[in-house]
Parts: sequence; structure tokens; C-alpha cells
Amino acid sequence: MMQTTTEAHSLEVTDSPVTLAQIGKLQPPFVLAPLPYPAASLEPAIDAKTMEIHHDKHHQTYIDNLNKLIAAKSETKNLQTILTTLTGKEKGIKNNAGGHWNHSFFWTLLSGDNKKTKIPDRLKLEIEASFGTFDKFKEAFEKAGLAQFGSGWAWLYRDANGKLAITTTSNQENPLMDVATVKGRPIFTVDVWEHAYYLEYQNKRADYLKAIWSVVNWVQVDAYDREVTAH
Ligand code: MN3
Repeated sequence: MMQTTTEAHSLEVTDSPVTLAQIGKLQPPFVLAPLPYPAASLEPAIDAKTMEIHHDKHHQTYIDNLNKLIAAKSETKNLQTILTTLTGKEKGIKNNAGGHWNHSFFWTLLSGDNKKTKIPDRLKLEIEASFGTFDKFKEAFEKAGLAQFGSGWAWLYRDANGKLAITTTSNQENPLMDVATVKGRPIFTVDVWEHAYYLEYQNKRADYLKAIWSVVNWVQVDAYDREVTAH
């Protein structure tokens, strides 16, 4: 790739995996990137209307709020730097920068394309080595997502020792933040805010968590994992 990503205000939509570095280098003023697939392409796991409202309204609102908050302070830091220098900053920056990063990451992790939803052997072996079997991993992840009280996210991440682990965060917190309760390098997440599933699943978060496995872009998860374990 010839062009530099340091000036990008939004992620470029391509058929190739995104990198965490690309998300981190996004520059203000932040701009909402289009979904990398048609909103209806995740059906029946996630309905088109939910995807449209979630992306076009919720994600856009985090971006608008973040742009306002940082413009008021003449901040020019990239998204990664904002997330890792939150100590002492107002809560609104954490919530909205987290909202922007988490959703930018989440969209890339989904796909209706069965070439992408087939898990690469390398990642499957890593997950099996960490959780026993792939089904045990899914079970543990669903259980964590279900147990997250109120709004938040469930994560698969590499901890400080490079081990794969599962955690959850509240609201828009994520493991990259300097102020995070649990720190690490995320490779996969599921949004468990009600706005992510309520139209189709109402209060049945467990059903949403089970259904989402059919639309996980494991090729992208594998790319993130190779990126975070490369150095
Ligand atoms: Mn959301």
C-alpha cells in the first residue's frame, strides 16, 4: 500500500483485513466510515435495521460528541493516543473515544461472507490451546457477555503475558485504555449494549450471543491476533 494512513480521518473500506494500527492512527476530526458490508448481509443473525441504526445513529453520535469535546480543547492526537492518555480527562472523552474505537473495531469483526467466517486453523489451535475446545471458548465468551450487568462489551484479548483471555468492560471502556480495569490487546469483541440487539432479540441477550457466531469474521480476528503477537 502506497498511501500513508497517518492522515486518515476514517477507515478505508477494502476487502482486506483492517489493522489495529490503522484504527489507532485515525485523526481528528473523526469521520464515520461506511459499514464494510451491506447492512442486511448479517441477517438473520443481526437484522439490517439494527445495523443501520447502530452504525448510522449510535456510532455517528459518539463521533460527533468526541469531535466536539476535542475541538473545544484543540486536541490533535490520534485515536490511540487519546485512549491511552485518559487519566485526569473528563469522562465524556473516555465514553465517546471508547465508543468510536469500539464500534470501528466491532464492524470489522462481522461478515456474512462464508470465506471470512471460516476460522483459520492457526487461530483455532490457539483458542483450543487456551480454552480446551473451540466450543468451550464460545461457551465461556457467551457466559461473560451474559454476565456483564448493563451496557458493555465482551472481549477476547491477549493479556500482559501474551495469553488469550476473556473479559468484559462496562459502557465504552476497552482494554487499551490507560484507565482500563483490565488491560490488554483486544482481538475480538461483541457489543452487549441493548441497542446492539434489542429490535430482534428484545431482552434475550443469550440468543443474540449465540447467533453472532455465524457472522464472525474469523479471518479478521486472526489478522488482529497475528498483529498483536508479532512484537
Ligand atoms: Mn453499540
